[in-house]
Amino acid sequence: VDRVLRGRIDDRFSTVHLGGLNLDAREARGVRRVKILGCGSAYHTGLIGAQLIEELARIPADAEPASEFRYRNPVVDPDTLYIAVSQSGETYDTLAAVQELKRKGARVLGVINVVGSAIARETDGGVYVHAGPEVCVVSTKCFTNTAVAFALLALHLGRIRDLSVADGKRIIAGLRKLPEQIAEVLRGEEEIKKLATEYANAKSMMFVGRVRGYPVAREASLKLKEVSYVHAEAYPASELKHGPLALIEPEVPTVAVLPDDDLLEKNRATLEEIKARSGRILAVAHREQAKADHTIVVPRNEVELDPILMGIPLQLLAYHTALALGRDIDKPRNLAKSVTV
Ligand code: F1P
Repeated sequence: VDRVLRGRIDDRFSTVHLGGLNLDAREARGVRRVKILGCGSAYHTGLIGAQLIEELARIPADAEPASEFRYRNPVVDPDTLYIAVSQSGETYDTLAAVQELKRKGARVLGVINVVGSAIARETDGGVYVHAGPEVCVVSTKCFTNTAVAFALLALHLGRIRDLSVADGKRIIAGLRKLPEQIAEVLRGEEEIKKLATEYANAKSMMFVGRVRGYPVAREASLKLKEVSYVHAEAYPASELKHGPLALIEPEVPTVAVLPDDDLLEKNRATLEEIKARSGRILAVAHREQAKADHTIVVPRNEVELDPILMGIPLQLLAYHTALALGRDIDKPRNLAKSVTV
């Protein structure tokens, strides 16, 4: 995180390797929509990025799995800025989506970790996230750094479009707090390890979050599946009542992501619905949640940045669940460092 931030502070946010953002002020003002593409964790950071771009730059934005986009003969709009996200920069589905976009004349930027990778070479510009090598197969620190890069990109677009500079200062101050806050979350590892042991024998795990909590829930569910092979589902909290509540029972605990934002009361109502079905709840929140069986408390930052911090204890939860179940954490089955077919 420090490395991504230093890039911004030195005004070297866009690195030379990708040719920089390659988007001048006039072009940035002309962007009517942002579409972010990636696979797996990269798609989930795209969901966070889209929310940040909508919140901080007020540009309509969304994210889609690149693995879907590439197959559906998408309409390419000249006023849309396309952004490809990838840790490895080699994921074939994402590369194919970029190539499809380029064929149709779109401008595509990249938010990528590996310098000089295939997707980086194919894009028109973008930013490297400098997460360093991912030593394990699953994406963890790159997830965090990509979300930070999106916060900076959203601020950059917002500033060019003359949106509130005060907001920008507030977010930058929040970003600067992140490295210490992440260290604080990591200091809680022992507690998370105990929780992982407690929940490791679940038949299945439900992950829920609303708005900023939703991409975190999705990513946490994916991490758990990837490394522990425990079945997990992730839903936007309000979707629970549209069917999945039927799955809730004591053997199917729920991990609820509950930022202290203006949706907290709504989120607490969801906890009540789960409790009414005898579901156990592990909350990730900014303060103890009375309705939850356990709460992992994370430090408070600016609400827009909540997804960045709240994902980290859940990466640890997946890691310790995998260890508790005796999985080979560095070689998860059926998972390649980069999926190149
Ligand atoms: C995408 C991804 C990862 C996942 C695994 C398989 O990779 O789905 O998110 O953890 O490594 O590939 P990338 O495009 O971000 O390198």
